[in-house]
Amino acid sequence: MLIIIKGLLLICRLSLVLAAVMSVYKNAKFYPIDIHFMLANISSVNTSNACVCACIMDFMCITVYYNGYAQNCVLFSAELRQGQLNLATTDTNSIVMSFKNKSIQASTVFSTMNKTVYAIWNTTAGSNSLASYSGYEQGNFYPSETPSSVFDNIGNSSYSSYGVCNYSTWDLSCGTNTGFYITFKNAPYLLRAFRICAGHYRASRDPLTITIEGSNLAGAALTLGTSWTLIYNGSTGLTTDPGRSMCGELRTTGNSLWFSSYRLLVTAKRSVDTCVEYSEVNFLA
Ligand SMILES: [Ca+2]
Repeated sequence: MLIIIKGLLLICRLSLVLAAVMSVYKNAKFYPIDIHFMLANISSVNTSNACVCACIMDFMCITVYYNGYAQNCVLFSAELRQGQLNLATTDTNSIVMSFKNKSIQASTVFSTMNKTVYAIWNTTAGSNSLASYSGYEQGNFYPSETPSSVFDNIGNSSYSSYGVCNYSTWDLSCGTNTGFYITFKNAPYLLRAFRICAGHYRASRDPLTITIEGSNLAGAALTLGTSWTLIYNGSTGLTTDPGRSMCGELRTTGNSLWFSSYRLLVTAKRSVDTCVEYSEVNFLA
């Protein structure tokens, strides 16, 4: 069932003018394929309209599940196709609502201007950072595909890192345990979500899982594993190949801590290749 929700916007008292189409499924429950899609679980919500309003007010929310008996409202960043919609035959006051064209009004506030992106390899979450340099051998990144390429807003520029391999070694492990760290301008930021875009060369190089850590220390301290706090360990959003230089699904972190520096490490890639490659990383506050 589709309805136009212009009227609901008056209830929400939003200043922006927005016409959005929403699917409504009564007697239904929603289970996302990944728990990271859950944005909030709000109690004491009196009506389904109030639940929808909470979703409208959250720029990342696409789908809501409302239980009228429990007065419980759950917000998700997932579309319906990114989960299971099940009948709630014994709970007739359950409802799932999902926006069809609610654009994600996220702003990439993490500015990288005049900041160095430090390439690292042979590094795992919690361990010390090992510096990576330009070249074609073990521990290098491809000279024309530097870590700063993931913050230049250019889909055809990538960061390609060999990790334990080199330009002629092909293996599933090539490029894993590599990544970067960076201190952002005007920090600290609360990293609520991120989006990673595939590289321009081969899907086999796509990173599939990563860790993200945060730190409020500076300088040489950022090379120490003890300086970092793990805030995300999971999918990059590229599980389904989006195509070359295309961006994967938005991923939420569930993180509530503010940091000035962030460290991203690739823990697995899609298939056998010489390196891991990705073209953009969008950190969203
Ligand atoms: Ca790029």
